[in-house]
Amino acid sequence: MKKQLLLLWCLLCSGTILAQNRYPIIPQPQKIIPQNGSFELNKQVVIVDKTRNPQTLVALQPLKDKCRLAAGLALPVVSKAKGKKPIEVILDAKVTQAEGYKLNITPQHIQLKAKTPAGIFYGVQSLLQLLPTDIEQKIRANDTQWTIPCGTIEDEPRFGYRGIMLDVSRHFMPVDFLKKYIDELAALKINRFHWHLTDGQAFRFESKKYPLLHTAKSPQWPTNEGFYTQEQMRELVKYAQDRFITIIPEVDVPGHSQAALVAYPQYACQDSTGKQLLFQGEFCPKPESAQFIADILDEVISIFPSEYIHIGGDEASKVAWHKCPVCRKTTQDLGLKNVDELQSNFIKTLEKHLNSRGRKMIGWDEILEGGLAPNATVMAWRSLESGGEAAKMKHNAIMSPTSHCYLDYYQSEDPNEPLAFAGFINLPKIYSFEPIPENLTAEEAKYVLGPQANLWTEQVPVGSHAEYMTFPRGVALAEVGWSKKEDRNYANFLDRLSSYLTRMDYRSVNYAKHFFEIKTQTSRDANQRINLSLLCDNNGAPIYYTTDGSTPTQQSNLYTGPILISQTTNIKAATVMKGRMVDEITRTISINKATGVQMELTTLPSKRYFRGGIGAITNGTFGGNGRFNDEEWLGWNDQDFEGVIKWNQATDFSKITLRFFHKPSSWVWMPKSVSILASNDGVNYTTLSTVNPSVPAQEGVLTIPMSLGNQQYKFLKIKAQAYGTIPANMTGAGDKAWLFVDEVVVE
Ligand code: TNX
Repeated sequence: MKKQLLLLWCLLCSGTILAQNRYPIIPQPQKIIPQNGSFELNKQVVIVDKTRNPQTLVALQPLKDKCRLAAGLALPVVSKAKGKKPIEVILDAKVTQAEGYKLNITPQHIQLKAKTPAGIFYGVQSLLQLLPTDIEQKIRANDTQWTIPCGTIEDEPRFGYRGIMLDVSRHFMPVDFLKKYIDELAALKINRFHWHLTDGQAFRFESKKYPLLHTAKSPQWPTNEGFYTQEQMRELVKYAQDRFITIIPEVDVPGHSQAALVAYPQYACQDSTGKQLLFQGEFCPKPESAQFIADILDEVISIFPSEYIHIGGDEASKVAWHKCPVCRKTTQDLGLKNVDELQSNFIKTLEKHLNSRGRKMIGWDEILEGGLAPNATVMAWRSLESGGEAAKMKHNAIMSPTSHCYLDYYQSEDPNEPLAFAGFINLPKIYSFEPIPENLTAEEAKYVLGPQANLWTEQVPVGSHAEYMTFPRGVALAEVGWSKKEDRNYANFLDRLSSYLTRMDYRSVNYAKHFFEIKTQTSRDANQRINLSLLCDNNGAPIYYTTDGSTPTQQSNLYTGPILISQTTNIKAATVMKGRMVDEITRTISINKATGVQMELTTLPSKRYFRGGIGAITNGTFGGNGRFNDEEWLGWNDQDFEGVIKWNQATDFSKITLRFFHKPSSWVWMPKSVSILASNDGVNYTTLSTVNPSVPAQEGVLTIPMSLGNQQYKFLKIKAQAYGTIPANMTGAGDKAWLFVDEVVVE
């Protein structure tokens, strides 16, 4: 009996089985002990500040502001309760972690204890999430009862570093937007804002010493105007500090520096004739360049109090360095072996400079190449393993791998999704992220400071779109950084998230509504009729759909089973999450003689590009022109495509249209040749047509229509020969090309 009680208690504490979650806090606190009853916030309530610390008032500010606006309550800060209902705030050294806090809520009083003002701020964030969602309204919510459920919460973060990065070089984001963004991060207990201030496109940091920097533009990559004055940056630093967020500034060198080098070309490489060598905009790693950058870093340091300064270090092309006589001489003079060591030497010089100013350096994981600078922290992006490697070398690591943490990747399969950079990371994927690599010992794991999600903005022109890409995935990342690994539970997260969404609605956050993903499937039934199925892993919540182009609501058709279709159909479907329509998708299913007929493939696609299954090739839905990594396109690396369609009986046809993806900049190439073969016994095939397409001038979908005259066969075989070796001067030259195939249309 005792054991059962203990189990029940544990489950309650972890918050996993509470039917109606009265504590919908994100990120999930370490420990909640629920109690009946509630504390009512009314005119009787005062804040009793026992901390004698001016930062306490800063930490309490969000509570005071929101209560004043939404509830019309002043919550005066006093030193004694004097018969009023107190929210008692205490700084207590016994709270184990700097950012930890304890909340004790009874009907008569609330006590909030923390070791530091940061802990008080996090306790305040939890309290706000325990209040009705109306607390986020910017206007008075007159009829709301402002109750907070009783209970005890003991909380502290799993990781000391919980970060989000925003790139403001590719697209400039105004200061007002950044403030709103920082508010959102703070509400999630994220404590680092990594500000990617410079890149190839533009240098957004106002330098007083080198004033051409922030006005220069890269002719190669046009972007919008804008830079931050030193005053604006100082203002934002303060704004973030008041929300217990440290801004980590990044000046990305020696690569990604085209804009800076347009302004100061003397720091780029030159060949022996004095002609500038700029490949992807790299600094020439000579001592003068290091000095120039050190000067800029000094200005950066004067504005940003952050212990860590990020120097980038990613993706420097070393092509120019091979050709540049100064680089050759520097390599020789310093007794270095190769260009990797040249880069490493350059980064080490910058680190020494930062260390001499009492700061620490962060660099992207390329700084591991050619020897890691002695005190550097590695920001792992290409893989989790690179961060693990740093940890094994007793260097700090921040984990933001492209596998889980890239907010510029697609978050839904829907073809109507706005253009994203690449990839696919949906909400459950980022939620499942585990920042500590399995192969680390407990001792090594201590070097993992925490997770970070990155929003690169090549395809993110404005703030509202940055919100769309960041939320709710950033909400999941916050829980990854804060909550215990064993407490992470996606269903429970979604349950709490629904309340959080309402809060974001009130704060006008343009978050994405992708939680479950509705999938379509096309098949033929025994009578050869085409069935369209809607699939969704949403615990049985209803799916509604329309076929007239209108947006589905809870009054639209309820999906109860496969829909029969006999002509091209535009379907829109959406599901419901706690009364809210979410996950809307749009698909066009076009009907032809292959639609819904399962194809047999000789060689299966690469696992990475096989998410849609074999059915994707004949499901009547065309893969989009913008992306080849959705569920429609199937991809093979250096392998030919061969597929067979088998009908129940000999079938008439006269034209076949094939669709391929051609994107040399991503190693994806059109086929070298395409053949159509047919047979009636499935053994002896006749070749009906072969074409050798010429390389198209444009990247994107390549459609190959093949007219065949009137034919009647039972088996149809389609062969497409992979392009093979990528030609010289193209991206990935010498490597093997990918082949991407989508719909086979038979008419
Ligand atoms: C790689 S991540 C980059 C960025 C791009 C990003 C796009 C990193 C250190 N470098 O410059 O914007 O990919 O996902």
